[in-house]
Amino acid sequence: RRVTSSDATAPHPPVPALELPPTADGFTAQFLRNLNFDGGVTLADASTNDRYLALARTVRDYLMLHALADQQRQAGAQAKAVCYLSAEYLLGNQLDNDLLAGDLAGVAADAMAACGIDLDELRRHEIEPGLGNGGLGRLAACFIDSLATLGVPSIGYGIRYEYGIFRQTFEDGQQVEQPDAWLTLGAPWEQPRPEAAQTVSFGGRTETVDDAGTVRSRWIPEWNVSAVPYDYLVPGFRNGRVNTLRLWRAKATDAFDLRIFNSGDYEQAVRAQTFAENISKVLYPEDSTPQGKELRLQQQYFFVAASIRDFLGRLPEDFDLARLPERVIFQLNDTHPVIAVPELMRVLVDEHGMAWDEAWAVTQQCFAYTCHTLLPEALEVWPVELLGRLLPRHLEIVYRINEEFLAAVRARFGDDEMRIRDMSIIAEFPVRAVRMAYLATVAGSRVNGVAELHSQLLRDKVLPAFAEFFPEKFTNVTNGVTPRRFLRLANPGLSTLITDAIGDGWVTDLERLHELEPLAEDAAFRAAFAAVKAGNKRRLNEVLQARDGMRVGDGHLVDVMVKRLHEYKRQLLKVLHVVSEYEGVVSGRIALADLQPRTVLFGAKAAPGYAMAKRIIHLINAVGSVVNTDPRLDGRLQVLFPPNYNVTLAESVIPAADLSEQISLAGKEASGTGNMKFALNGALTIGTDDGANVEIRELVGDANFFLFGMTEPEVAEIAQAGYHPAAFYQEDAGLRRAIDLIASGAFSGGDRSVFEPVVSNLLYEDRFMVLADYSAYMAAQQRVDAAYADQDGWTRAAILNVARCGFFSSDRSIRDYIDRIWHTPPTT
Ligand code: 4GP
Repeated sequence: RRVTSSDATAPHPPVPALELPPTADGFTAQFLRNLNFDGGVTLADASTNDRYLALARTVRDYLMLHALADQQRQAGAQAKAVCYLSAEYLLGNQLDNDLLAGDLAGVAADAMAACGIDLDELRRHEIEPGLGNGGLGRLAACFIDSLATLGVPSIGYGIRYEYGIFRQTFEDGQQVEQPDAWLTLGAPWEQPRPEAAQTVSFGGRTETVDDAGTVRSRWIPEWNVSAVPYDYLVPGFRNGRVNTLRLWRAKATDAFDLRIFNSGDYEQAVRAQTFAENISKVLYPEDSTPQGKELRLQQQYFFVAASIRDFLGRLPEDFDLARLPERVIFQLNDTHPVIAVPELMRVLVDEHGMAWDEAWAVTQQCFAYTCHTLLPEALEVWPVELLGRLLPRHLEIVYRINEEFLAAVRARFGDDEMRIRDMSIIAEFPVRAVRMAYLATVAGSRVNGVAELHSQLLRDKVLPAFAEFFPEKFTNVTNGVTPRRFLRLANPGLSTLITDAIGDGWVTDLERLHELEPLAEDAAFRAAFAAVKAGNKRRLNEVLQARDGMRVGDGHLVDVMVKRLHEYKRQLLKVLHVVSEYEGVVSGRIALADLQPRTVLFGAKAAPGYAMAKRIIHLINAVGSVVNTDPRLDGRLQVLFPPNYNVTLAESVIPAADLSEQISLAGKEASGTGNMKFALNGALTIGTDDGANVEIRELVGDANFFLFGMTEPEVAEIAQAGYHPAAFYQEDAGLRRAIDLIASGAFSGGDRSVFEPVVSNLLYEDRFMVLADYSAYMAAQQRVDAAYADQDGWTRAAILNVARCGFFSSDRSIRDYIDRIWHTPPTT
């Protein structure tokens, strides 16, 4: 292919065309160029890292040609763009994804072979950018993939953390966090754009000025940092489209440094630099429990202020900002970027002189807000004291937004002070603070939850007064996952089987998986499907063996629970199941021969400050070390907990799973996306009626899903009546035996104190009602065992899961966002 970069209006002759033939020879030549000129080594002397960097550069070069051509096509198109604002992107490895999207896998493999290089070794060398904690960050990564594949003009904006989510190791079964220095060996996928840096200000005060008769407020900030963009190419799947993910890095501004340098205080100058650069130093390792730290607010403002400026800078100089909603929608990925709302107001009013009311009308059309939680403690609030100190002008703006909003509430409902207090963007207790979810709801054109049940609970329980006031704002977009990474790349065996059966259209039109349904009745297809699963288990074993010296047992049911460690997700319920089975065998109540051989595989990181989550990790490891080595179990029950679960490991684990554990307390998991990945890869779900499990079960059918546990209204009912976990302990002998075994010190070398906090929490608090759902869960696991005994029936159900889960493509989610929220037609 040829791409010419010429500028019709330029006086100089067209610039010569660039050429990168998509052939093995072309690829090899570019690879060697990168190795020699960029890396400064010859092939003979190149280290694995040199080769990896040159390969990544080469792939990027090819994609860059698409990107340049794409930019030329889009130039002047004036299409409305989606700016996805997200503090997290959990991208996973780039190499295979980009080879696939660019249709370069074949030439790259040939080129590497021609150079005598083992491509798999380079694959293994890649370090994934872990710039996110869990679901919300991974969703953002799926969404930018789908936006590019659907050809939606869009930019993802975020933070280029120098340290991503920590690397987890275990010492004596306990989590130890190591820094994730993912950038140290080079970052070949990114391109710094220092000339596009933005200045972001903080602190200081405001003053009022008389501007030709109008009194205006003006911000006099105290300090600045420079936001330097690093661009990642986001290729669509074989459609020539390449979008941008722009991640910001904080740098000290020269002016700031110079002033202090000139004053002769070198040490202070360096400290100032460190202070500024700290902003993008580290991802906050938290999930569902925000920390309320000043640095976190700095991060949030830093990236949204830079992003808004960056986007506005792309508009023509004479653009009428009153028409901004025709050109952009800023999608707020949870509350982290919500400070963008007062920032846009400030820019429009203070910097562009727009009247307040007009600016507010524009702002309201330019934002939409996605909520990802149901836990009240996860809704961010920023103390007024902190916000006022860091962003004094923004606080004034928030106050005015709130004042006008509450006036509108009063106009509708009268002086109902309870209601006013309930709906105020400013909370008064325990300290005066800005409720960011309320601000987002008032400011956004739409508010969406991430699964049907979640969106309903958001309306009914989290934001009911707002749903009554702005019913038109509330909508649902059920999450999805990218079929490129999580099926096509992660599960090559199944992908080939599907493609052989129905063609390859499913990769971009996942509903076509429906065409597999009749094949569930085809014995040869079932056999092939089962063979793929067995192959995936072998592949997983190779990975686990090399990584952690672990392996899944032969002929075992592979039972997987991978997700962040949080009490609401109920890893403890899974542990109680394992302990009960173990206790059953050692006490002789269960004959060993009757035990379905199983490997229970956990993967989970706990937020470093979340003590109970860390104890649960310790308990899982402790149970594993006893169960795995007790000869009475004869290896029929195994617990594996490979450390440092991440996207890369997920890609090996998910395709090998038989059973997917989605066992959160009903009404607590917003959606889940792991649940979708497992079902699409032919695992059967054991799950509660929570989050997107509800929709999965509706689609795959009750017969192909192991439902158990209380429903959300039942949970609400017992919570209302007063929940007494100890009563369940008293009534259920099996439960009692399991808890007593843990309490006895059987998994802690006889030391009863180690897991005492876990046990007493279960018995006396059990906020997420593990004990109330225990017996239903055990019964459901028995149904699992019975179903697994009929291998052919299991495979049939697994095929139906795959065939019926096409709905869970993130392409469909993005289409829903377009229809319900963004109204941005794809450009072709
Ligand atoms: C997660 C939710 O816990 C999960 O249910 C959902 O699938 C995911 O967002 C994507 O919508 N939330 C977070 C978070 O990751 O940090 O709050």
